[in-house]
Amino acid sequence: MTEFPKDFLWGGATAANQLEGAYDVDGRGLSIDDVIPGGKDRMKIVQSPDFDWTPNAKYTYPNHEGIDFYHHYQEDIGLFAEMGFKTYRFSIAWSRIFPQGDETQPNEKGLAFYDAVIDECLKYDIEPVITLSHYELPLHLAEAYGGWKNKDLIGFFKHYAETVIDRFGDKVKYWLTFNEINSAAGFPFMSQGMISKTGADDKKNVFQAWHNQFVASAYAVQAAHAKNPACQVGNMIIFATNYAFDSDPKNQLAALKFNQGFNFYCADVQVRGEYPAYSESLYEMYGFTGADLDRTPEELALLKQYHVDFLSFSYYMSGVTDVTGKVDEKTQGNMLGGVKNPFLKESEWGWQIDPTGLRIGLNQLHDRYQVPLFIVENGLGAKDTVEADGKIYDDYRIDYLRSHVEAIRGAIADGVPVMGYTPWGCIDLVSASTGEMSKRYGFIYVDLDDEGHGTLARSKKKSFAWYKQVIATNGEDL
Ligand code: BGP
Repeated sequence: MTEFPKDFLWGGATAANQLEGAYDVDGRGLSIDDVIPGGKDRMKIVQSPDFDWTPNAKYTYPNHEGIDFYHHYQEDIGLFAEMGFKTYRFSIAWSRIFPQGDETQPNEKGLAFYDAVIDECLKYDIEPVITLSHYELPLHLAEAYGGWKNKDLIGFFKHYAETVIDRFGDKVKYWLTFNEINSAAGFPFMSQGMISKTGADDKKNVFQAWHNQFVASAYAVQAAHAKNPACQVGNMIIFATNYAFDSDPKNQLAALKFNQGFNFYCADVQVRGEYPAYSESLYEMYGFTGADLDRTPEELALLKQYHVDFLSFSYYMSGVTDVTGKVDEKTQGNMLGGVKNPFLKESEWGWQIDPTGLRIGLNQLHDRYQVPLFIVENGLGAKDTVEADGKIYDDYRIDYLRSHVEAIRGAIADGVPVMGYTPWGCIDLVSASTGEMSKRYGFIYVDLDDEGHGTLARSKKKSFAWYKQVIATNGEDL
C-alpha cells in the first residue's frame, strides 16, 4: 500500500470570521463579513442590487459571536492536539490588526491575540498555517475605496502582510494569501469587497481586482522570503474538477474553457508568474481587452519574481459542463451550481460527492504546475443529531473523509506531491454560504443552534476518534 510521506501535514482548517466571534472586542474593526446577514439567503442578499451593508435590525449576524474561539482557543487547540494534529490552518482577521485597513500603526491587542494562538499551537508541536485574508476585508476598505478594484488596497495589504509576517515569521513557516481567490467569479463581495453598487457586476472590475490581489500576494511572498528563508507561501483556490457531460466536442471544449476560466486562471498567474495565453479570449467573453486593465510593467515583473512556493486549494465537489442542453436536472454547489452528474450522490445541500474527482484534480494540478499541493479544505456539511446518550455518531462524515483520504493516497501513488490535508471546520463553526450553525463539518461538536442558543460546550463526535487513528497511523488505518 502506498504510504503517506512521513512529514505529511494532517490537521484541520478554520477562518477567523466564522469562529472567533468577539467581533468588536479589543479594538477589532468591522469586516465585510460582519455586515452579511445570517440565514440561507445570505448569498442572494449580498448579490442583490439593493444590498445595503449598514447593520439592520431585521437581520441576525451569527459571525459576530461565532463559536467564541476568541475566548476558547486554548480548549479548542488542546482538542486538536488530542487528535494529533500536525498542523492547524486558521486566518488572521485583518481588521483585528488594522481596524480600518488603512492605518499605519497596528493594533497591538490584535497582534497579541494571534501571538497567543500561535504559541498555543507550538506548545503541542502543531505547525500553524495562516491565511492572510479569508473573506474578511476591513469594511472601511470596501466603503471608502470600493474594494479590491482600487489599487490603493495593494499598499494597505502589503503593509498588513509585512506587519504580521515580521511579527510571526520566525514562528510560522506556512502562509496563504487570499482564500479561494477565484471565488470572486461568483461572490465578489466576500472575495473582493465589491457589491453591485460599487461595480461588482462589471467583470472588468473583477479582473482588475484580481490583478491587484495578485500583486498584493507577490508582495507577501517577497516579505515572507525576506523575513525567513524557511517561510513558504501558497496561493489558495477553490478547485472543482470539471467534466464534460459527454464526448460531444462542444461539451469537451466548453469544459476546457470552464477549467481555464474558473479553475486555472488565478493559479496560472500566481504559480507561473505570468498571465496565460488564453487570457485575451477570456476577457473577450466579457467584452473588454487586456489593454483595458491597469497592469504596469513593474507589477508584471513582480508577479514573475515572487510567484508562490506551493498551491493550496479547497475541494468539496466536482461539476459537469453541458452546453448542449442534454441534462435538465440541476444541482447546487460550493459557489458553483450546474447540471447533475448521474454517477454521483449529493450532500443534503446538493453538493456532489466525488472523491475520485479529487484524485483527478490532484493529477491535473500536478501536470500543470509541478509544485507541492496542499488540500486545505475538504469535508461534508451535515446536520448532526445528539443521541439520547449525548453522543454524535457521524458515520456519514467518516465515510466522506475516508473516501477522500483514499483518493489522496491514490494521487500520491500516481506520483503527485501532496503536502498535507486539513479538513474544513475541524470544529463546528458558522457556515459561509448559509450563515447557519446547523451545517456542520467538525470532529468537535459545539452546542449552539441557528438562533444563537446553546452553552457553547465542546464535545467529541465519533469522527474525532476516527481521525485521531488516521493521523496516528499516518493514513494507514482508515
Ligand atoms: C469554502 C470556504 C469556507 C467554508 C467552506 C464550506 O468555500 O472557504 O469559508 O465555509 O467553503 O462552505 P459552507 O460553510 O458554505 O458549507
